[in-house]
Amino acid sequence: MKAAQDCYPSRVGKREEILERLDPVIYDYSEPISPNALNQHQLQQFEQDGFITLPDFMPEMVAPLLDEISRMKQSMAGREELVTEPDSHELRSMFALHQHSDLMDRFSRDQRILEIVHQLLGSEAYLMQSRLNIKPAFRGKSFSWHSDFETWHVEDGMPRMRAVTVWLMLDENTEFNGPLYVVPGSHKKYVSCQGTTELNNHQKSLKKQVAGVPEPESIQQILKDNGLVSIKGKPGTLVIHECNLLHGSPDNLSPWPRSVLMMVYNSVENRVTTPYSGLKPRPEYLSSADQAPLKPVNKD
Ligand SMILES: O=C(O)CCC(=O)C(=O)O
Repeated sequence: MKAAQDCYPSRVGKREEILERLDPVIYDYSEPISPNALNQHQLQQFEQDGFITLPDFMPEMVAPLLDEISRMKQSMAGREELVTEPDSHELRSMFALHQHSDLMDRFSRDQRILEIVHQLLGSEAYLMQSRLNIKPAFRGKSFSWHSDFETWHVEDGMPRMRAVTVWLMLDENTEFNGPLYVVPGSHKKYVSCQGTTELNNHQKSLKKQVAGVPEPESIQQILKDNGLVSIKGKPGTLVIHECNLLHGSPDNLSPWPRSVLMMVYNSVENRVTTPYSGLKPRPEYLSSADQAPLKPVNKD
């Protein structure tokens, strides 16, 4: 099947270009009656910066999730959803956690999170991906600069920018242990990268991304206008970042691990179709075949 018209071409062999975003950032500005919904000030901040940090959002979830992760490292050992660091056998990432754990499934559907997701996307959402990034002490390697949307568009077939990543800090994220760097406002530009996509690119890119990484000149250009922020916080801090935000993170040289639990929500009005690369879709653990709207679960 041929992909729909490509509004955000990338890796089509041409020189790199910085294009304008064509889609809204927030699809619904109304404030639902809920203590968790973002207020107008927070919505404006998200619109402007492309991310928002909510300290102390779910501190009570941290210990149970860490216990569950220890258990899952055993129960999922040897599976392809587990990715090691590029130069060691240390675990770098684990995917599809919600398919292997009731607690992770419930976390992904927590009403407190889904209310915000629905608000931002202006629709119901499905869980496209769940992921733990571990950044082990001393050995956790960097993540290259990228926009998630660029990859999801080219390699998974996400048509438009209508998705968010919601992530929970499970360790303190400090200046020393490889925090996420983001470029505020960068979600309003789209870097159409040069080059092409290799078959089974994910097998390399999950360890070290190369295709879809903007050239230093483009990063500098976007950075010049917007500056750079590192996202720090205590365990239990929730961060929401827009799918096209330019981000990356450095090696963890410190003795402290930095694990973050990430859930990717895509609007049910923006379901992935055929990869725009023209290659076969990536495995289901990277872009879920289950695209049914998520049913919220209450905290208690
Ligand atoms: O965990 C990190 O430091 C980077 C994560 C990231 O960029 C991603 O998962 O897309």
